[in-house]
Amino acid sequence: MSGNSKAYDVLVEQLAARGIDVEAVKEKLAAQAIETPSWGYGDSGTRYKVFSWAGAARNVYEKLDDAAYIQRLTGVAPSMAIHIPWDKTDDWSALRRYAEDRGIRLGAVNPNVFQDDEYKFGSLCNANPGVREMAIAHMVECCEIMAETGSDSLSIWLADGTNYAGQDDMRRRKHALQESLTEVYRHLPAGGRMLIEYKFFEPAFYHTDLPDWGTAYAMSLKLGPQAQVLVDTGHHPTGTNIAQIVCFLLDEGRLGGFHLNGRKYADDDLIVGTSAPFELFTIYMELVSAGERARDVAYMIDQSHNIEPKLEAMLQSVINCQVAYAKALIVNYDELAGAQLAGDVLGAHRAVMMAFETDVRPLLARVREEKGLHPDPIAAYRADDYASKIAQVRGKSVASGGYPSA
Ligand code: PSV
Ligand code: MN
Repeated sequence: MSGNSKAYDVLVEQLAARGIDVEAVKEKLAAQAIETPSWGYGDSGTRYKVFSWAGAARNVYEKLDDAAYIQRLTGVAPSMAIHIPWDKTDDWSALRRYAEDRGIRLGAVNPNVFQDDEYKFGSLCNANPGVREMAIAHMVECCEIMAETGSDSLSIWLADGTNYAGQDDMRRRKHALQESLTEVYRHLPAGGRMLIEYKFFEPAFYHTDLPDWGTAYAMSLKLGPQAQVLVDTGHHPTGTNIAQIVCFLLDEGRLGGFHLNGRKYADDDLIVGTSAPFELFTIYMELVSAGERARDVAYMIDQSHNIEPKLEAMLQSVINCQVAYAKALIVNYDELAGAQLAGDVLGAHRAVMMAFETDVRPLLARVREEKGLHPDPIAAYRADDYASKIAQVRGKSVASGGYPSA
């Protein structure tokens, strides 16, 4: 197993000539960490159809097996996010040990306040105080799970909103949201943080109670320093400059983390970096240029694969994040700043494009080899029998449809 060392040598020479410290870049790449989601390993689909995949994980233990496999192949996926109650177990310390025995850990805890009948008109913003209390109690339980699993993040997304003008009082809902989040915030374990995720549509379409980064940011300021904003790359209207949002939140110390996925039209949950690799690169540029301010940002994938093989899709997602990060690391930020200050519009743009257009694969292959990994995780996966083995052992779940046909 050896990467293409000629290509690597040529690249190192080019980068050195551009004033890039290649060893420092390699160190950063080796330390990259991307969390994978438990829900990316089980069967999932669209509202039209769930195509069951032979080998899809059937429970949280199998999801951990798969997440550990992705970590074994990539070396940069050391944790798995969990969604409660989907991943609920009666013995959290056993689950934690199971993960640790496989070289990974349990990551962000995601409460689910959208699938019970009671949440038809919302959770934390519901007009009914009993439902609000139910949602708060669930989130408090998730704070306890954080303490038991050693997780430091409570990752909150609400499906709250309305479908029609006048359906509910948006001001009352805003107050309920703040009061409910304040209550949950009080229960965060020591050192824990609350990540507030926004989304401008779906399942509600007239308004959502946390539609955008500004609303999530305002809430985080009201709550306190342990509350931060989570940017899901699929949750913006077309054309939004996500890099600018990232820049602002980082500068204000309120960027908690990401849900990474690819978006072309809506919340598509496709493989990150497929439809908009340049956007992903510009996001990483903001993170790299922010330096220490980006130290605690959590990088989590939030995808559910419908027609593509799940493990290969997850691998590709991790690799795409590595590529984007590597390209952002080889921008010559001094040259860029010089061009910006000189008002050299296209010189500045070319400094950015120079990095984006560089093929960083030989660099990543070398970083992997130096970690004792295969230089090409996809090739390693395709040559391996892990997927066929789990297909045999786990089989296919009973296919489920989308919404019932007429
Ligand atoms: C909502 O669309 C979301 O992005 C939230 O993060 C949920 O927890 C996740 O998707 C569920 O797949
Ligand atoms: Mn998300």
